[in-house]
Amino acid sequence: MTAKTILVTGASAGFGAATARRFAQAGWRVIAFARRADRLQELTDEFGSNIHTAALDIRDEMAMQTALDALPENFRAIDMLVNNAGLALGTAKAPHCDLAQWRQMIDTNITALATLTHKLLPTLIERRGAIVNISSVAGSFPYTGGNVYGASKAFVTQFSQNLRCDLHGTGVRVTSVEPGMAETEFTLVRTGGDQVASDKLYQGAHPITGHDIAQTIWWLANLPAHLNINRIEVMPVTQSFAGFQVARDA
Ligand code: NDP
Ligand code: 8X3
Repeated sequence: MTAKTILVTGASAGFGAATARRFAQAGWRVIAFARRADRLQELTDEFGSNIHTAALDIRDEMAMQTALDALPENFRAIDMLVNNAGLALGTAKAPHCDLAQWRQMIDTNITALATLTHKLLPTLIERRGAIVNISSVAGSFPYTGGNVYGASKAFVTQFSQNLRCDLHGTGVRVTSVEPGMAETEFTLVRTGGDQVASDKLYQGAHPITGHDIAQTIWWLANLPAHLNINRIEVMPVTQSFAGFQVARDA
């Protein structure tokens, strides 16, 4: 059987790195995008010719196009796109947020994801391929300090479902994966590098791991071709829902 090809964005850490490894171990050809070239080099060192990496900022459309144009012939037939690269920046309430951070989240989590999807749709339709968009429970459940991050993930969830409509009859599968609390570099990035805050958040919580999400994506990739999982929400057992708040006499 000919090896399939997957493109994973944000493959230098967390869910993306675990997904790149899971698929490469299984013999898929993996295209790995991220900014940190040294991390991508580790994947190349591990998997050699099964991996093609491109160090780029996915907010840079020209860099993205150049990377796609430069794909070696045997990595061009992309069967699966995992739109994973993304981030939260800051935990402050909206009036105290940094507008530049809001813009970076929108540019990465929304604009870059839509741009790459647009560029790869012809190939994915031709291949009857699959799109997995990494959303979040933050796209469905509002929380204080979630502001633009949660809203960007609501976009990802709804975009995924609208793609299902527009790709009707093409055989292309689309899934929105919506994880809850997962221990990756996510909180380190969100807090500007506060390892203590990150450790404190996850301590004793038995959070989701990168491997858990990689396994979920692997499961999605290997479903019978007639099945589409529209949305999949995954949480640690230790995480559940909290209530509303009331500002009395406000
Ligand atoms: P990590 O911080 O561990 O990984 C994020 C990845 O995104 C890195 O590989 C990073 O690579 C890449 N990335 C970020 N910005 C850019 C950019 N401009 N260009 C290219 N790559 C970029 O976090 P996670 O693995 O947790 O996050 C992956 C996805 O999962 C995100 O979309 C996140 O919102 C989502 N998510 C995370 C949850 C969690 O609790 N951890 C829960 C639900 C969803 P580099 O820095 O090298 O560019
Ligand atoms: C990450 C999950 O709850 O920290 O998307 O926003 S949460």
